[in-house]
Amino acid sequence: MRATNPFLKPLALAVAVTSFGVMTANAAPKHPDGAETAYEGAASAISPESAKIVRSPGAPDLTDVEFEKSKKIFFERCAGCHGVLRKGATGKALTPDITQERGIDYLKAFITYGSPAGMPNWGTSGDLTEDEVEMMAKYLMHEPPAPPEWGMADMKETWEVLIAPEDRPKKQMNNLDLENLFSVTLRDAGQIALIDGESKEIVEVIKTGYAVHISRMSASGRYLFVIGRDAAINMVDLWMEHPDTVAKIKIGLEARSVETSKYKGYEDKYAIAGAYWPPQFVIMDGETLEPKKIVATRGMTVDTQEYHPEPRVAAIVASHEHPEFIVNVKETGKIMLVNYENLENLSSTTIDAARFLHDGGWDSSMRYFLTAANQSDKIAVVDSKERELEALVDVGKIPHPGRGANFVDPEHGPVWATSHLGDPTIQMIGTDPKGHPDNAWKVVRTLNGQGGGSLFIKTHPKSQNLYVDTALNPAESVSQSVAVYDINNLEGGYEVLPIAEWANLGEGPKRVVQPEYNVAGDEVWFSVWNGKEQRSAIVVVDDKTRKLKKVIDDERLVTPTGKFNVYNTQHDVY
Ligand code: DHE
Repeated sequence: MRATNPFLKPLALAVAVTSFGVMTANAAPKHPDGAETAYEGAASAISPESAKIVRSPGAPDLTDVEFEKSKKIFFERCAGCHGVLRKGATGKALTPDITQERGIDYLKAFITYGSPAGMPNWGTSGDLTEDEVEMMAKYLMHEPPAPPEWGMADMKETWEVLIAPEDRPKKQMNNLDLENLFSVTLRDAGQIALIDGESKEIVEVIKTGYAVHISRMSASGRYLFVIGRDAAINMVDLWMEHPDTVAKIKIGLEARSVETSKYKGYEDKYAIAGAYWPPQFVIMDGETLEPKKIVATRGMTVDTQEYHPEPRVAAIVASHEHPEFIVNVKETGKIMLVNYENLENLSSTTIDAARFLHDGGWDSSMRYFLTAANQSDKIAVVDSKERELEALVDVGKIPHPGRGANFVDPEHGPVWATSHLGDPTIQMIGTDPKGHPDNAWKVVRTLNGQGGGSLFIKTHPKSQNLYVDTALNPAESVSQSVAVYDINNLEGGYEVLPIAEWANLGEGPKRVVQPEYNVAGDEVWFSVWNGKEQRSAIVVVDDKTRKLKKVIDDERLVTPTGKFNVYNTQHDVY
């Protein structure tokens, strides 16, 4: 039984999930309102030592040792939600003007007991001792220590071309079916596995950055780009006899997104990566990763037009309508359309959307980019052709589509769908302004899924199934299975596939995450994501029969999460 919390409503105590930052099979429950706060709470990749201590007037003093300890705790446990500079994101702003006014007792109670809005109960969960709680309360009353910047000189120092373009193969030197190769994130191993889609064998394991996040393909399908949370990028040449890294760079201290130029005439010419810290993005040479142009994202927020010092770069997609990258700037709620035709005279269009922009993808025509402003409960629709905001669509609580799912709704025509972290709904938005003008940019259908805590939704142009994961749902039966709908009978309900049970792995959280199709669109792959010391697997489902086809259960598959089929990623098929 937990201690009484003056801030918590009784209902909030009912739901609790394991923290993602420290994912273990039996960690103490501490996120009172469920999945969404746990999701944001992973440890920052920034080294706390790099941030300079600032002692502020009006704040209780701390020794140097206490300052160092507090910084470490803050970067590991708090920065994901409150931001490195504590200006607020999912969590509230914690700048000294606010914290000093609240006072030490209030802060101590808040840290100890958490809040119904999602602040974990760090004290009563046993994660922090009473002394640590007091130390953190004092620490928050000082100016936030800022980690260093990361400019061109730092990037150049970490930039390495391991194999120069002229020394690379002139044709594919292996027998791999590259279109059906999967790049699989092995999150806690800091590696990716390349898995052959036909044999389901691991063909290579490649070392990457820390807590590696996503893979993206070059327009030609030859180069694979992988980014770690530590902002390290690996560029892998799939034509080599044994595909491996040919160039690397570190573009900041913490990052999540990477993409490549896809506009006609610019195939494989540029790569771009967005950083969480420092808040900036960089355009690089597409063959060597040489950094060319760094652009800061600091600026005014979309709504209150107030300066934000730390607007992190979230999803980036490459426009098919213009030589542009479309860059989501999370905390300011702005979407930048960055034209890469002339890097010396860089032009970009800034679109006002809504806070806090996260992930998203194209509609099936690849003209409209639909992206989640997840704390605003909206989907922003960008017309990449006209370079303008087409619509802001109200959806459910904390939309989290991944890249979303495109299909033709039998009643409403072409739609793009999202699921949600904060509620059980799946919503379809009309995407065909010409053929179905009345439905365009409106929620035309809402279905109820297994529950909240969904991260990814997926279908394929050749499939009649729509899969929805619920990886962060607090109920094991829900987080360890997926719901599948028949697109031709959406109101007929869903079938539950017990993916984790099929994997038969023994103990652990075994979260089932991120459906990904093969190139033919007749198989769907799911990760069964377990703790680092536990067995994980990939489960392959036959899309037509919805039956188990294969369990890829290899001891090298340590914490598999995202899977990226080369062809589907290259061509934005989802
Ligand atoms: Fe992700 C995509 C950020 C936690 C798996 N993740 C993204 C993107 C962003 C992002 C900005 C879009 C990139 C793009 O399209 O250019 N993710 C974050 C976070 O800030 C967050 C919430 C917390 C953190 O500290 O990192 C976070 N993400 C997670 C996880 O815990 C997941 C489930 C497991 C993991 O590997 O860490 C996870 N994120 C993914 C995946 C994608 C992704 C699989 C790509 C999906 C796709 O289909 O494209």
